[in-house]
Amino acid sequence: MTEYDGSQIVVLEGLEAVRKRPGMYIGSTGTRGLHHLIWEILDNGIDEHLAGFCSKIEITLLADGGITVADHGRGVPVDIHPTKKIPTERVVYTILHAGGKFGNSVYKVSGGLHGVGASVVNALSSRMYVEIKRGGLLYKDEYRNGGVPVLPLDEKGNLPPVGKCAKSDTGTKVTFYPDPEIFETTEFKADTITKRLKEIAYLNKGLVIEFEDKRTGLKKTYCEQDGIKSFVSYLNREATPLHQEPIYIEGTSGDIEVEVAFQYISAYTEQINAYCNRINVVDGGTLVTGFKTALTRVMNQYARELGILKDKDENFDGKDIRNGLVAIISIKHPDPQFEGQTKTKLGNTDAKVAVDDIFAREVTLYFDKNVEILKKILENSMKSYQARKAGDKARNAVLKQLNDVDTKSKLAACSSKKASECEVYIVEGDSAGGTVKTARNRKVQAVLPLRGKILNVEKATLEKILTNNEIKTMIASFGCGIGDDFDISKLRYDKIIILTDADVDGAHISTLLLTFFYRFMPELIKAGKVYRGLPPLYKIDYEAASGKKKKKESRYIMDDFELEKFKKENAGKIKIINVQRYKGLGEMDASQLWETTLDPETRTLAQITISDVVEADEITGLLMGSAVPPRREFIMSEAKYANIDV
Ligand code: 0R9
Repeated sequence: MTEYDGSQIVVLEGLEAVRKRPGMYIGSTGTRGLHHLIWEILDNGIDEHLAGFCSKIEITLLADGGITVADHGRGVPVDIHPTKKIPTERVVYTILHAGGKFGNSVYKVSGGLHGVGASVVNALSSRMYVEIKRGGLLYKDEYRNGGVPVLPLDEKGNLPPVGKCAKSDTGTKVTFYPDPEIFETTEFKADTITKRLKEIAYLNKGLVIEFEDKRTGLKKTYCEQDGIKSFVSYLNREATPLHQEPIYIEGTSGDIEVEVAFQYISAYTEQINAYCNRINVVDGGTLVTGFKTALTRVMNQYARELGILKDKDENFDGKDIRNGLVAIISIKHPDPQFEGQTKTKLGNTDAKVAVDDIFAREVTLYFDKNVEILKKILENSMKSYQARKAGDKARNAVLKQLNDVDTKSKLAACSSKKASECEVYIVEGDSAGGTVKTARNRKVQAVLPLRGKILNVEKATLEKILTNNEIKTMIASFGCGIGDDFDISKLRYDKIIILTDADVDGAHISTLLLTFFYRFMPELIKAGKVYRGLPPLYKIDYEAASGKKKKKESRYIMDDFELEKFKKENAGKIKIINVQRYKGLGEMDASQLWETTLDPETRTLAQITISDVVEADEITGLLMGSAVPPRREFIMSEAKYANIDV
């Protein structure tokens, strides 16, 4: 019987609220929001792992568009909930803010993205199936149309078992189908999922994660016995480390657990990725401050003790000490406060104290025993210290000169001075630049042709970067400065559009540009100002396959995938007369270029966002590192910026 009492109606009203404003619960109804559904369900399984009851989780993308997440934990309880008077399983999957936050002490570090839980996933699914193995019995439950339970309970209101299993065989399996009425797309991306699974494996030592994509046959297993220490090794796999093994620190302070893994590499950059309860706090916060403060203090003390810094010398700056550092900080906190608009910054003061105390104490114990490694790191800090002193002078000189850079000869400016309506196209090469200059809307579209390759900022010194012509021109054209002097309010354009050919060189140039923005003007990317122009790869001419009046028609096609799809969908209906593949922008005339690439009404732009700083830095490192073969392979196969979510 599916008769609802008063409480059930309240429940469904709650889920209805989620369906009315999904964005409030999962951020968006686009691809990102769609994948949030998986993270929510997955988090429940990981919570069970953290509680010590589950060592394996399976994720299966089904051929019919659904997804199954199965854990081998204790199984969700099915007994009648003491206050809600319905099976606890139904509480978990139909009542908002349920999930792990049941006042159960083992769930003190539950890390659901926004803590909204499995009921939100149910609310946004057209179908959801739950299978529970518990106490030697198998239970099944089923929901439709955004969380409406469809199976009858027995006369006492219990969820009746449907079969038996071994007592030792326990777990929870959830299968759901995102509702196409809610989501712009319901197609899961294996790439997005496997990237996250890899990260989860690093952050949850020993957990086995099995992934299968039944749509393609892809199968993968993730398990990292060394946790974040392996994460650091992985991030540095293409780099030259200053010491062989990443250094691993752990400890607890009250309810807060702290883990840090770090390694120095030969580079001018620093990379610190921080996680609180497995959530990537992209904007850092107290846990990062605690780590930086402790590292700077401890290293300056050692530098004085070892005589590397003399009495007359000033202390190393934190930046000197973090030069070449790659670190992962992962803490578990019982009551995390996520701040900022995107909730990606940790605010708890006690996290700063805990990380500072534990890191300073444990790293001192480590360095006391490993003085050679300590010395190498301090010598590296000294190099940065000296370069900084020299660089300050050069930098000031260059910044002074910047206003005098002759951008006129390169930049074809637009006539409007209103930044909100202006855009600048950064175009590869003078010849394509010339066509874009002719084709554009001169009032609001500026063109900046770049000659040759731009400098690889990952490898060059600051002085070299700031005296590079192409880079100087860019900084001067944008008008908003760089590094510490960056001021986005002075940006002269609303959109910066990178336009390169769809070949290896083009992909390389784009990547170099993105690296430059990422390192020196990351706010540009964060503010959503950087785009990639996506010109079509093909133009096809075709006519109807039959009929008397055969009219010739043309159409632009973005890529091979779309071409195949078009051919398949129109097989038998049309006859293709000609397929033109554009090797470069230079092959289009001005009107074609306007129509396909410049006209805001018809062009395709991909906004570059730093969706995953780990990936961005990782791929940047991979691309900019010294090992050529993997770099080339990556550029060829993944030039669509897998690192930077488009
Ligand atoms: C595949 C996705 N997994 C889950 O959704 C899942 C939830 C869950 C769970 C418990 C165990 N495994 C789970 N998997 C659990 C069991 C017990 C206590 N707490 C949690 C127990 O046996 O005593 N639950 C998450 C919330 C709840 N269970 C509940 F307690 F609120 F019901």
